[in-house]
Amino acid sequence: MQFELTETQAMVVKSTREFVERELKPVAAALDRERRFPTEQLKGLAELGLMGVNLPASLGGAEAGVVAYSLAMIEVARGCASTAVTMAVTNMVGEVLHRFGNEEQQERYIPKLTSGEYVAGAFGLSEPGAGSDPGGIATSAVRTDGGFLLNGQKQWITSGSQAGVMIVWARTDTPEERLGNKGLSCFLVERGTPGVEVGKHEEKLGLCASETVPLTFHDCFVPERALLGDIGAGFKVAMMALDGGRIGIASQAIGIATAALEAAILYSKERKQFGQPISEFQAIQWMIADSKTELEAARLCTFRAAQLKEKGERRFSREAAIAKLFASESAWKICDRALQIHGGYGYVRDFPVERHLRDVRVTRIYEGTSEVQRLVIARSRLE
Ligand code: COS
Repeated sequence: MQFELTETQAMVVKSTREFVERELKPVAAALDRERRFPTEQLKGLAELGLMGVNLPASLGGAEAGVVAYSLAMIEVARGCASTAVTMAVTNMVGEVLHRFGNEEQQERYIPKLTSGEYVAGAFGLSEPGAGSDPGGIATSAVRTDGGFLLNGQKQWITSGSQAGVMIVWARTDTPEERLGNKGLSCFLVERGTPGVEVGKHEEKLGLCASETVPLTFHDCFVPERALLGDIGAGFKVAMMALDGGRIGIASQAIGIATAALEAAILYSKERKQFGQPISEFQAIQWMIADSKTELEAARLCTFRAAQLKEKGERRFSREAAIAKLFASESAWKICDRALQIHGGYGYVRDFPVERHLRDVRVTRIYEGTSEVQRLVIARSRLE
């Protein structure tokens, strides 16, 4: 056990924080209001190595590890949660490619993701009828001359029309012989591939500067080399990717909550009522104390899961689920308390906490709802 940051981790925090203070925080509110995709800001992140924090330097990554990734994600989310989710998915796509892709696939795509040549990567798992139960996806991939034809619909795809490459899960079993979650495979679909139709951009409660779209595949042809991993192995690829992804979302939640708590502390010292700053009242102090305690506990759970992933000695599904559950549920409460401390001013756009509250809400939903995390944790104790 070790609680000090390594030199590399400290450097990642420092450089990310400087970038966030300079480039991200000042524009985050406007990006949100204008629902503007943060293209320039994402390029800046790529220049810092943040689009492949845990990927080898030979592929353009920062090779800084999973704890450093979590720390960087916290910093970015502290500045702009929309930029953070785009970064999270891109890192996840790069890591899936690195773990399951062959040499040609890795070299073809990963340097483009890490360098920023591709502004983002996308993860095409969820469908209108398959969210918590990805084993039930309906998109099909049927072998044809020289490749596969994809047909079906995807839902809630982050950066779905921006991404240079997207991992798409599809059924490779047949309607006559359904194999459940053993009938799924993964395919790499490049931006601009004919047969991919981008639907209406979702008008979300939060993360308004990130892109979320549905996609429809109409006889979309992908060549043989687009198959990622083995036929039928797609479900486990998704589960392993999501184990890592959940550490990213836990970190994102911590970053948003950190920003909300900082704003609440600042406001409580400035706002005077009954002749004194409201920070002098015990009611406010207790809210701050509870928030700080939960934030600290969330960081420890998340760094523990990140460290386990970094060591690579065993599965860390339970620890990642604990981190995501605790961090996202706590972050929601922390943002709510921060808004409460602001009173009426917390409910309007002149102050940042209403954005933090809107942004943080989805961390209890995506990459596995809190209910799914509880299921993963309970199963791991009961089996
Ligand atoms: N790592 C490696 N393998 C895993 C795994 C993991 N994290 N989780 C499950 N598996 C394996 C199991 O070991 C099992 O393998 P065998 O068939 O060889 O025994 C197989 O996958 C099926 O596992 P299981 O029976 O547990 O699958 P379920 O269909 O019951 O699903 C949950 C389990 C609910 C945990 C899973 O579907 C899940 O995480 N759902 C949420 C999906 C999600 O996060 N969606 C959001 C998408 S991104 S916005």
